[in-house]
This record gives sequence, C-alpha cells and structure tokens, in this order.
Amino acid sequence: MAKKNNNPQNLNKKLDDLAPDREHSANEFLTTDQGLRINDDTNSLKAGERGATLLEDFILREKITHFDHERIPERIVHARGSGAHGVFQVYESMAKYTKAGFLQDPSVQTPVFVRFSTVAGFRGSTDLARDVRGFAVKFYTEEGNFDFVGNNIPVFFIQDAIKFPDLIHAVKPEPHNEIPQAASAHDTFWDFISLTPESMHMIMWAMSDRALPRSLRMMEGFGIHTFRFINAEGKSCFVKFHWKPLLGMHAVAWDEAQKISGKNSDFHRQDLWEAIESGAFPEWEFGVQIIPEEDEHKYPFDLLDPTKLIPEELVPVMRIGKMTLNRNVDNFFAETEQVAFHPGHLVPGIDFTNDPLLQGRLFSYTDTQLSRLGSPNFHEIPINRSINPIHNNQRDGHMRQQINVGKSSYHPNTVGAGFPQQARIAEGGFTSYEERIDARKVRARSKSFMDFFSQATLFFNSQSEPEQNHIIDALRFELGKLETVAIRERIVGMLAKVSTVLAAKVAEGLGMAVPEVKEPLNHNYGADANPADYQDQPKKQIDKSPALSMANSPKDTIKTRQIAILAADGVDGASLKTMKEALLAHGAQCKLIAPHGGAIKDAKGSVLPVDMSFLTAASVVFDAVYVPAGAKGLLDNADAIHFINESYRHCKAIAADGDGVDLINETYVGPKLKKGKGDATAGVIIGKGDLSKDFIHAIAQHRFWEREKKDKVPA
Ligand code: HDE
Repeated sequence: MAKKNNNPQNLNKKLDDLAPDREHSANEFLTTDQGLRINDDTNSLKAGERGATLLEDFILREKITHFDHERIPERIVHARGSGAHGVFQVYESMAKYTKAGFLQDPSVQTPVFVRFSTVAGFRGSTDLARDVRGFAVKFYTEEGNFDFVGNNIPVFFIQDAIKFPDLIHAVKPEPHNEIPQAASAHDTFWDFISLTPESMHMIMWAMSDRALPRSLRMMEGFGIHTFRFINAEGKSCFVKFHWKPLLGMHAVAWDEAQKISGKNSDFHRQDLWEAIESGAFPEWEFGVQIIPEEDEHKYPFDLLDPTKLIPEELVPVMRIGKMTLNRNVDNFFAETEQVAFHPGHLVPGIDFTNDPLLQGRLFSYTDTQLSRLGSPNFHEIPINRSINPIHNNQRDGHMRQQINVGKSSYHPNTVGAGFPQQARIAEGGFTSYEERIDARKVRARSKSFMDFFSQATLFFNSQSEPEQNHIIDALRFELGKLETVAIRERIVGMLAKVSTVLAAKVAEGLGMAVPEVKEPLNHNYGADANPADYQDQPKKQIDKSPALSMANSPKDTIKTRQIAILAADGVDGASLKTMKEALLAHGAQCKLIAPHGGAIKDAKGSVLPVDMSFLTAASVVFDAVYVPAGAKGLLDNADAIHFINESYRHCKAIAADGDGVDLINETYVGPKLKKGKGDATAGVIIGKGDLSKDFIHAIAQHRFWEREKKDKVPA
C-alpha cells in the first residue's frame, strides 16, 4: 500500500540510496533466508503427526535462531527514541564563516535523519518522563556525514567526560532493585548532584517545563559545546548551534505528564509519526551564534565550559537555514534503532574546541557502537551509509558488506596505482584546525570553570512566575521522593546559592528549614589538590535573558493541535460542525468523543461517527476541549465532567456554545464562571453561536497558567 509519506516529492539522495535495501513483500512468496520458497510455515517437521520434532527441520531452526538473536543491546543512554527523515536547506551562503559544503548554496537540499530521545529510561520507557531530550541530526552531505548530536537543553550536568559514567549510574534505576524507571526522583541521582555543584545550572533546566515538551516538534535543540567554523581562507571563529521550532516551544504540566505516561506512553512518538503522515511536516530553523576568535575571553564564563550558555541577548542567534521532517521510517529497527551518531563525524569547515566534555565524547560514540551494533562495519548499515562513496584500506570484520576489488589494501601502494589517494585541501581533504597548544600535561580543571551558580540564577530569574512555580513544584516533588534526608538538605542548601526565594519555597513545601551551606561545595579536584585553589568565582552575568523563558515563545498557530469535542445523542449538529470546520481550516485536528463508540445522532437525526469513547480517550492527550450546544446527554456523565475538570486543571482552552455551558456548570469551573472574568476563567470561552475566533486564539496561547494562582482542581 502506498504510504502518504512516500510521496515522490519527498525523495532525496539518501532515500534513493536506501531504495535497493528496502524489502517489499507484496505479491511475493515466503522464502527462507537462502531464498528457498516455503510450503508450510505453520507446522514443524515431525516424526508422525504427533511425533517428536526432527532436528533436520532446517526451516524451523533458521526461523528460531534468527528470532533468538533479534535483540541488540539498547543504547546505554538515550535508549528510547523516535526518528524521521527530512531535508535541510541553508538560507544564504555561510562562506564568510565556514567552507562546509552544505552551508554554501541555498538551492541545495541536504538529506537528514533525525532521532529524538529521552536519556535515562530504557527502550520501552514512557515518552513523558521528566528528562532531557536528545536531538541528533545526521546530515548526509556531499562531503560525507556531519552529525549534530545535541540535546533540547543548552548546557550539561558536568564539565568533564570522566564524570559521565558516574552521572549516568546515579540517574539510572538504582542497581540493587532497578527502581525507578525513567525518573530522576531518587536518592542516587540527587546524592551525586548534591556533591556536584557544577550541575546546578542544568538542574534548573531539567526541573523546568523544558523537560516536559508538549511535542518533540515543539522543542529547541542545542549543540551545547562551542564548536569552530573555518572558512576557505583558514580563518576560524567559534560557533554555538541551535534549532528553533517553527511551532514555538510548549510544555505540558507535570500532573499531566504523569497521566499521559499511563494513558499513552508513546505520546511523543505517535505525535511525531502522525504529524508527518498527515503532511504537517515539523520544521526547525538552524541557528548559529558566532563568536570571533579574538572574543574568546570576553565573557564572564569560559566558552569551553559546557555548563554555560551564551545569552542570546549578548550574541544573537542568526537563523541560517531550515530543516523539514517529511518522511517516517519504513522500519523502526533498521533505521531508528541502528542509526549511529557521533559528534566526531565532521565535514571540512567545522571543527571541535577543547571543551573537556566534547573531547571525551569523541572517544565514546564509536566505542559504544562496537558493543551495540557489534562490528566496526556499522557505517555500512544503510541508515549510516554516507552518500559520498567510501574508499579506504579498512578491511574485513563482522558483517562486511562492501566487496573491495583489487590487490592492494594499504597506502602507499603501487599495485593499485596509488589509489585510493589522499585529497588536497582544495579537493575537499579534511584538515584539523591548527590550534596552538602550549601547555603542561595536568589532571585539573580550569579556574574559569568554577562559577557554578551565576547562570543557574540567570535562568531562574528569567522565567515567568508560572515557570518559576513549576521549577519549585518539580524540586518539591523530586526531593520529596528521597529516602535520605541528608541528601535533601544538601540540595536545598545548594539551591540557596541559586536563589534564596527558590530555596525557601522548596524548603517550605518539604516542611523543612533552609540549611546552612557548608563550604567548600566543590568536589572537582583530585585527592591531593588544595580546595582553596578551586574556590568559586561568581562573575556578573546579565540580570535576565528573555530568550530563556518559554513564555516568550511565539503563540500564533494552532496547527496540529488536538481538540476534543464532547457530545452525545441530541447534540446541536450545526454548533458542532461550525466549530469543527473552523478548527480544521486552521490546521488543528478534532476528535468527537462520546459516551460510546460507533456513532451518535444529532438533534435532527443525522448520524455523526464517534472517534473515541470516554473509555479510550483522556483529556491529557488533547490541547483543548469544546462542548457544542445540545449537551443534555452529557450532564450526568461523570467522565465528561472529569474531562472538563482535568482540562481546566491543566490550564487548557475550554469553549462551550449555548446550553453546552450547562455541562461546564456541572464541573468545578461552573462556580468560577459565576464570579465573572478573571485569572480563574482565563481561556474559558462561553457564548452563543460561532465562538471559533476566540477559541482559536485561546488554543494558540497553549496554556493559561495564571489559573494556577488560585486553588487546584481535584482532577
Ligand atoms: Fe551522549 N552518548 N554522551 N551526550 N548522546 C550517547 O552514543 C556520551 C552528551 C547525545 O539518538 C551514546 O550511540 C558521553 C552531551 C545524544 O542515537 C554514548 C558524554 C550531549 C545521544 C554517549 C555524553 C549528548 C547520545 C549512547 C559525556 C548533548 C543519542 C548511544 C562526555 C550535546 C544519539 C550512542 C542517538 C548518545 C556518550 C554527553 C547527546 C554512550 C561519554 C553533552 C542526543 O556514546
């Protein structure tokens, strides 16, 4: 069956490259792995109908053997992921800064494959865990693969790669009982964090709404480390990479996230899949912050420190191109599971810096593929294959695909006439940036990395009031789950270094006082070092960075938003139709939810197909809810009442036409309406007739967090 996303206009050079590897079984016979047609795939070979199975049954053995070996080790981090194909196009040549081929010509489309992921959970864990999201993009350029291997948060927990195994051991389920799954709210994680003050900036992000995206299509991406661009003249500048989602950045509420995990643990995966299938292709603009080489030491933080960001107010993000995801995978395992990213997959014109986290990563990514994919030939797996042909003297190994023709497998050679030959720079040969290094060999951390709190404070202070409250609630939740009181106390003490208001509010929720911070907090030195050499050096940052708040994200579209329409027999068909058509015209998707499946009849007897019953639907997987006129059939329906209460609690837009308001009056929202307009009824639209304009505007606002100022609904 032809798939919508296989539309020829979405083809590109990488998809052409994958074509011969795709297997289509339509109209084909069943065969063994050797191509032998199978006559009976239902019965094994036996000595008599009731007899023992014969060892000779090579068809049975082949099938079972393959099955036994179907699983490969999951990624040690970022195990849970979702992928899609797409294209990238630069807006105008970036030749001034970089010679990277895919950033030169606005008419060139570069194929990409993207994999989004959570970090801590296992492969089958829920999408809505409070976690960082991986954002990895493989650019199949004419000069070879360039991998952007980033996250949706612009900083990281640690500064040096040597602490990564410790961090991950701490956040993964505890080793004695493998609890909890995909959650940081447990002793070992916070124990490690309480002894690692450099993590405090990232903790602010991880406790914020950034860790609960509404959709993978509505989150930013960051390269985190400072990289280098190098132009054709060999001039280098520093660069930070960004992805900016065109749908804006939006998050769900924590209570909602936990419920989504139960109702649909594939929520993000399904949302991405369905958006692409329906032709609503997700888009991001690629952004760069360019820092001239001579400005390396201009800022109150070190450009090599991955726990720091460069505020956009200091160095604006230049949007240089756009990525569109326009095709789902044909096979999850072959593509999303086997894709292998590596920050060391570079093209000429892009290079590393000495960020000690990045330097460690450069070792890890090939090494991990060897255990995960099992062979140094993982680059030959179709999804990993470069579209630029590969010629070298690497040979053999498990599962080798390429048939290297000829007698020579070494360089230099004469028997192969000297080929494959080295490429000059002018011919696209890669050379590393000739950075001057004149240093002592030491195991130490630079003093310029030792300011752990200033940017954590900057982040917290840049959040809107509801966002700050969410951080406070998140910390109360996480720390409230700890069994060891001393860990909780150390963290609250450390929070006081970020913001005394934050620490006091978290402490209040935990029913404790803010403890004194015992110096030194810092554990970033070896056994023989002198802690005095590693004292914090807070430096003046800017006071606020509006770009850090999701409240300032664009709110101008309802494209792909999921709207629930609640109805029962006797609904006013016109009231339902007018709203539905307006929502669809603005790119939203509607589902009719009723007390039972099948169909309902409107007041005039017309049949309306039901998309979901209250049993299979849940308010948490919708963005907004509409009650058309003629809601009599729902007034004593507890599920409908709960649906509205929960939508209200999660601060979503709610609209009711005509006597649809009777249903609202049955809910917790009813008494609020009687009190008149105010924070408590923000985003609740009641009226008679066509309410679509106001409702669409309200849905585009995403959430009315101001409702949280008052009491919360018992949903
Ligand atoms: Fe990774 N990381 N990482 N990481 N990372 C992996 O590679 C590692 C870090 C990121 O969808 C692994 O193929 C070390 C930062 C993403 O397939 C592994 C350190 C950032 C993905 C690994 C870091 C990332 C990975 C596991 C500290 C954001 C998923 C499987 C020095 C800039 C890619 C794999 C995908 C995956 C190591 C820190 C992003 C083990 C040692 C910082 C998006 O190699």
